[in-house]
Amino acid sequence: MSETRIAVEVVAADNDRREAGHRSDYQRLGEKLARSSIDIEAVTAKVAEFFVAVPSWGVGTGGTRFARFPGQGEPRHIFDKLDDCGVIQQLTRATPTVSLHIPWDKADPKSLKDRADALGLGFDAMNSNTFSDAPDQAHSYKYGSLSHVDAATRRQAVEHNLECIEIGRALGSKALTVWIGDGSNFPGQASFTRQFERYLAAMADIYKALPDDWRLFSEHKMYEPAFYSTVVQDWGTNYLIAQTLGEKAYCLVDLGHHAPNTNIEMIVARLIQFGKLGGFHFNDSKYGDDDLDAGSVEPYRLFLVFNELVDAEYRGVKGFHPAHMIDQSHNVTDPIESLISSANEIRRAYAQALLVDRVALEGYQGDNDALMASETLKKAYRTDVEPILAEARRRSGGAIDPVAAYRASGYRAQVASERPTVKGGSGGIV
Ligand SMILES: [Mn+2]
Repeated sequence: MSETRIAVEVVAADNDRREAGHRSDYQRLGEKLARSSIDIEAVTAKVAEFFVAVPSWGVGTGGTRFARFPGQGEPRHIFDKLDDCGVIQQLTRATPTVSLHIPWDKADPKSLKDRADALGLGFDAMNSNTFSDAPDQAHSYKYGSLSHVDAATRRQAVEHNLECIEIGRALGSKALTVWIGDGSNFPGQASFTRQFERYLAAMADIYKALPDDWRLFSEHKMYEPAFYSTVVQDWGTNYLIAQTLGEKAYCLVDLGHHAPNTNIEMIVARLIQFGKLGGFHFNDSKYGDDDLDAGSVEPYRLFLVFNELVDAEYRGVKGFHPAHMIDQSHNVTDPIESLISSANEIRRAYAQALLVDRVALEGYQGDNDALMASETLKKAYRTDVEPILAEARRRSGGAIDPVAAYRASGYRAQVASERPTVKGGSGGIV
């Protein structure tokens, strides 16, 4: 039995109040789905086994280029962050792992592992940081890291990634995510070709140090912090990287790292088809890398991404096991509530995608019946699957209504008294 930061009685009391209504909703939905020959129990079982990693940096209040407004009881260090991640997992049962960011979360690996074990948490992909300067580093990343013109700076960036792998090994992680801020702000500032050659050579050094059972994820981003060009600007370049490095290298898709209106679900399909989809950073966006909560602005797009994932699962695509991670910045909400809500929205998109009648869809595609093909997706998307999500949580020991249970627990006020507000601190857009 894991240690829980919220008393189990609080969750049980909130569940008790909702149980009768929930059971009735679940039964009614089960009857409705049965009319379409869908077994609700099979869907609930799959949803209960779907997990997404919480980013350690997500439990602190983020910020923008303009300002950061800290919240109450913010985590002061990685151990506070793990406590907050434990709360999200306790209530949602959808987030059993944490994705660490080095050097922000640097601590003795054994202490980290012990604390995570006590809270029933594991560790997901490690994230390196060569987009900002650590206090004591010899060479600055102002003009780039893995693609820097200076060999010593590139070496330092490679060494940092090797250190992330070492820490990850001690924690039981199985992947390294590399996102760099390298690029240029002026036409002519950098040679696109030579810069990318230097990047590939540095990544090859990191790849060589990767344990056999690890995966290396490269993450593309079209702009910011470099505004004229970035070295890994889109999925095409990302695919070239994964192809060049080898079979343990995969592309990571951060939903916010594309131009507005980009057909992200199609990118996902292409990467699946050619065996290079490594995983996701889930979030939502209106204009750019807004880092808004998953499903908060364009829930249909999230569903369409999951439609591709479930389709791949349905077709039995070999070696298909993408990593699911959240990457958000919370500026106006309690980060714990945002992460609870996002984990639910991600599971919601998955559950809706499981309801798609794939035989009928293929039939309509073959008949060029565009309207009915679209309606087949819409029918699944329009289904209110909340009773399935709630039942998956309840059966796993979580909360029927996790945000309500969280608010009833008074956790935020409790940690606010334990954790004095720190000025500054890390955060912001990643
Ligand atoms: Mn990301």
